[in-house]
Amino acid sequence: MWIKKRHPWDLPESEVTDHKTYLNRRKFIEGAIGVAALSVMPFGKINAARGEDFDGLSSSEFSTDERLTSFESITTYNNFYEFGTDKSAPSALAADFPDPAKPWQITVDGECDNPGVFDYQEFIQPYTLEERIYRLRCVEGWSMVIPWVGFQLSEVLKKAQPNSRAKFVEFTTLYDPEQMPGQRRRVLQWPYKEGLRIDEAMHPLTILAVGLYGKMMPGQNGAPIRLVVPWKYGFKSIKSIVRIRFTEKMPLTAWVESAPHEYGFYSNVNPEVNHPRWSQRRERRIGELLKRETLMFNGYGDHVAEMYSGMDLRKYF
Ligand SMILES: Nc1nc2c(c(=O)[nH]1)N[C@H]1C(S)=C(S)[C@@H](COP(=O)(O)O)O[C@H]1N2
Ligand SMILES: [Mo]
Repeated sequence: MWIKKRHPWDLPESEVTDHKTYLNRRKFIEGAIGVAALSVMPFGKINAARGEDFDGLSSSEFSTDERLTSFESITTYNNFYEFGTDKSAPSALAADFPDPAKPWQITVDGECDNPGVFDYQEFIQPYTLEERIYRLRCVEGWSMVIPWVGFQLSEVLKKAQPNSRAKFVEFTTLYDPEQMPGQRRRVLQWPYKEGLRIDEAMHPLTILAVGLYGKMMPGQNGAPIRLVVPWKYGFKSIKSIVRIRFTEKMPLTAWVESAPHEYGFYSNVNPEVNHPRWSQRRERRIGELLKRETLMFNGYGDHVAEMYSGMDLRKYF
């Protein structure tokens, strides 16, 4: 039997939070609790327990002012294969992820002079969080606009003092089949791995995100901390990170390992280079009916194109 799936773009208008409503709500909240709360808490820093909001976030100059995708869609239409391959599986299964009884540790190591192992709170404590509203373009041909909360990855990398052999950065997701039921099946080679060239990793657009819509990162979006690289296809933005490693050689990423003819290491959004099984010319912005043109580097070319000058982007796809 054929069952019609309920897509996020089928949502009634009442469930869709648009940009203006969100900003007005933010202004109201800031106005109401602003002065008292902020005088105790340093701007943008938090010690929020799950469910608490981030206060006093400043917005970044890198933010787009495009209409935000609704919170509902961002948190129910997900790719997170550790929780299953259906779009609805992560929100159904990751609501309580990660288990608060299990400490979350992040290792920074490899080709650097100042490696370390940090608890989550200790890891993010030095950085000032800000809001970054970015487009996210999935390689499958859909896109969203997401208001992330995070900080530049470059700040973490600088502190670790990479040495002269550090040419790439590798990222690893947690491996814990008890918490992540999708890892009990060999859909991908677990744990999920991703990588960036060191200049891409140091680029000011590249962030580590710990929340969205002013809230702690939901499990399905990669709690407690995930990468966001807005000019690359969504799969580069690896979720639930436990390790950041400097390497001399190009890391073997989960998608390159599973389908090297379909997914390359760079995976910059590029409407000129089609996926072997579908076109990348257009995309469906979740919440909109008509497809739109996909932009080179997902519209971030002014900031990032320079890094690829002289490279054949068909070869290095
Ligand atoms: N560990 C891990 N990270 C992942 C994925 C995944 O399956 N596992 N999916 C990727 C893909 S394909 C996309 S499009 C984005 C989706 O992020 P979102 O669910 O927060 O929109 O996460 C990426 N990061
Ligand atoms: Mo994706």
